[in-house]
Amino acid sequence: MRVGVFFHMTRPNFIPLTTYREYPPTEMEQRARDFYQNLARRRTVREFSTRPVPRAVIADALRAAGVAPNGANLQPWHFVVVGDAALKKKIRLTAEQEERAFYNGRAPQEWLDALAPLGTDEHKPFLEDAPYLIAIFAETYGALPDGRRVKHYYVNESVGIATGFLIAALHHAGLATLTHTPSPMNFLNEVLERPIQERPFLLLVVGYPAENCHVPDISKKALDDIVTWK
Ligand code: IYR
Repeated sequence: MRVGVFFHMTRPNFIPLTTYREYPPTEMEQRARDFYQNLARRRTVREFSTRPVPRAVIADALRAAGVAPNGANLQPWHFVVVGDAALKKKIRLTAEQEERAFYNGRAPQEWLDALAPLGTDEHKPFLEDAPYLIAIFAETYGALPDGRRVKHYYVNESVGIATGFLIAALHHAGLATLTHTPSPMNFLNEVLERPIQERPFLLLVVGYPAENCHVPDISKKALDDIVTWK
């Protein structure tokens, strides 16, 4: 009896799965193909238009990020959407300062060689041109109002998956993105006034591509080069 009461009291609240959809096999194949082909059109761009984008689109894309699977559903992420011109300028100037050091000595030659096909350098005008920068933070632990800490699990995996959802959602909506990782990134805590338990994960540049935007002529590995079937 006692065991029964205990079990009943600690049983998590489960609800019927009502959101799952199964498709007939041919429709499934078509959907898989369409989704892949749509994602394959996505390109990282480094030339952004200054045209404004609807804030509601950013909000819905962030909602998509927020439903990502994650460790113990503790949702260890925080997103700072930067649309303010002065803040963007500050981020650009600080990022460029770090990148100058990176490209002029900090980066080993092997790294610079790997980046050569992308044509990147220390100049980051897109950090001001693009209407939105989304600074993605990983919450290394949760902080309760009374100061106690809540342990977070699989933080990198969780935030990486959420970022993937975000990038896919923005692409799906018709916006271009650039996954920018100024190194080191800790200046973002200061500039964006985020607490120390939040570790900058990535700076996502979001907007329309500039008119006549060009991208590097690079390609992806073939399926057989990335997959082993057993
Ligand atoms: N953070 C630098 C360098 C850089 C590093 C990698 I790995 C890239 O894929 C691209 C750039 C920069 O943003 O220029």
